[in-house]
Amino acid sequence: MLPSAIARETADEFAEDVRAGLSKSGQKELLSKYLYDVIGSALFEVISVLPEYGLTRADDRILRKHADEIVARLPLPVAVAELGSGSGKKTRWLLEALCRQRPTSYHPIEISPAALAQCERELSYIDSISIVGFERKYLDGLLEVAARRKNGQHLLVLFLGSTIGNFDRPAGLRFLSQVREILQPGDSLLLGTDLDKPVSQLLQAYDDALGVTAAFNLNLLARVNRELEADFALHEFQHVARFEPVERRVEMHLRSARKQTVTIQKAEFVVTFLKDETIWTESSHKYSMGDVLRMAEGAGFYCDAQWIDPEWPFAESLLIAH
Ligand code: AVI
Repeated sequence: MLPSAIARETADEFAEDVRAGLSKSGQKELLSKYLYDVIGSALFEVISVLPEYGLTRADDRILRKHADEIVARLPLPVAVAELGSGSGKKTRWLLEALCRQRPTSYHPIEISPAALAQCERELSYIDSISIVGFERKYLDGLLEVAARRKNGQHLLVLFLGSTIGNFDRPAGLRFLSQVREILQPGDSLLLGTDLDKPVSQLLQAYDDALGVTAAFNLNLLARVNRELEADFALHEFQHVARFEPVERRVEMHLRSARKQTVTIQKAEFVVTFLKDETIWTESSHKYSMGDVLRMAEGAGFYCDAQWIDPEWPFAESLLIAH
């Protein structure tokens, strides 16, 4: 397929998803995967260094401190597949530890070509690493990595940063089960999960004083304006972070400041918002240790070891396929 044909198909899919999400009769929605265009990905990099948002630093601390211990538990040789590598910064500790043992192939899987290129630049300094990235959706990319597996080679799948928390709980379990189906018994999954913590701490993490998370959220409307020729007035929508106690998740919404109508040309769609009506743009689920173990077992893994950050409750769990 030509690149222009791929781009067109993606734009059509975006328009279709936007129309479907905004024409829902109850809560209007936009899918969180669309937060990550070039601007959204850059804003997320800034979020990850904000003092209020400890998640990325916790993930990084665990991997830096325990990389050798994690590697010592793996059956070698392994090929590493990372679902949503982002810039690849926090992965370097593990890859360095693995490459100290033996040459290792690393396969970042990303839908964003910019993130993939950055990840390859960031990690290519490591001795005896071979990097082959896949610009694919997670499961499609993982299928390709599995198809290239050599005799006797195990797979280690990395799903870090609590990206699992952006799926609703049943979908998260389904997703891990689909990952398990692609793996063989004895293969590993290193899963990062953000743990329960006080609501006030969570709300600050998702509504920081500088307004970076607000910009990250509002960029979704700006993206619809840019790519689908819409006329969202950004100053007429306000970022809202709220904690939903039954599901134990932080939800991001965009609240309409007044009754207003927006036209989205490329989706051939006109939508009206009432005053204070919201668009739900993301959920970040939080977990107990018991949740993680149940989710792992339910998806066909057992938990071999867990590491918890002492400063910001966050767990890295090494799961082995039954
Ligand atoms: C990528 N993901 C795990 C982040 C989270 O915490 O849910 C995305 C994010 N949204 C707002 N701040 C960070």
